[in-house]
Amino acid sequence: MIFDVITIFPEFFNGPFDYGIMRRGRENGLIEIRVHDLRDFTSDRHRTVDDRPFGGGAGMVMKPEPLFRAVEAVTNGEPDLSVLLLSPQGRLFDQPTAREYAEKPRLVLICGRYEGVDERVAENLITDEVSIGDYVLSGGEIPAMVVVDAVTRLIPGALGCEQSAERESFAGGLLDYPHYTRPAEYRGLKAPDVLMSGNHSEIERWRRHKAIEKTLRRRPDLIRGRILSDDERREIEDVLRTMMNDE
Ligand code: 4GX
Repeated sequence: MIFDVITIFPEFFNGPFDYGIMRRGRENGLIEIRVHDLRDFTSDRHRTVDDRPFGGGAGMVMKPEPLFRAVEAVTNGEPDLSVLLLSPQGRLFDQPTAREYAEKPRLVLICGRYEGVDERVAENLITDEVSIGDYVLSGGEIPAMVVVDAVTRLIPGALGCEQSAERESFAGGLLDYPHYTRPAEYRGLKAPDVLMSGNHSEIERWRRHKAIEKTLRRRPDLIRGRILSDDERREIEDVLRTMMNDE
């Protein structure tokens, strides 16, 4: 997978991709991250990428010409590419979206700054406008890193020993179950006995119960938004019953 990142701060990307899964992915050729300086695609002496908004108002807007030229240059006119704009106005980036992007051979990510980009860019150059969450950042660089990270770990072979990218938080639409490691007792705080029992089907059941419980408490929206099988409905009712009895 090739990631092309277009930014006015290319140095921002020195470092974040040099660790862990992304480092290994780059070393073994699974991913390639190309960072492009938007100012290299300007044609004036001052390398201008922004201008004042038509109609007036505060802030600056990213000019269309450098963005069009940058995308055309880095993609060489290759058709059917996904060109992402990171923006708070975008569709919320989630695990299903990450999975969808992991299937693609190439992703172009445009990092906006200022008040955003000229709408003609959004309408005619971008294929997907993507938000990483409902808060306002100072630029699209960190969101681009978030997308590259989440997508990379879903590329087959990216997780060393094929530990499942899909057995974790959100994979089954639930939050993760709690984890424990040694010592079995620390400052009087005990790890649950069931995890020491060696009974794997019991452990499986306990983990699933805890995952459902945590999701009901913290993110009921994840459960409400799902179509449930009869088995899942029974399981959730079961968890709710024990929660009521314990409190
Ligand atoms: N998830 N920002 C982008 C400038 C901007 C505005 C509109 C394009 C269109 C953000 C987020 C985010 C702040 C990055 C505004 N660029 N991006 N920037 N949340 O807050 O993705």
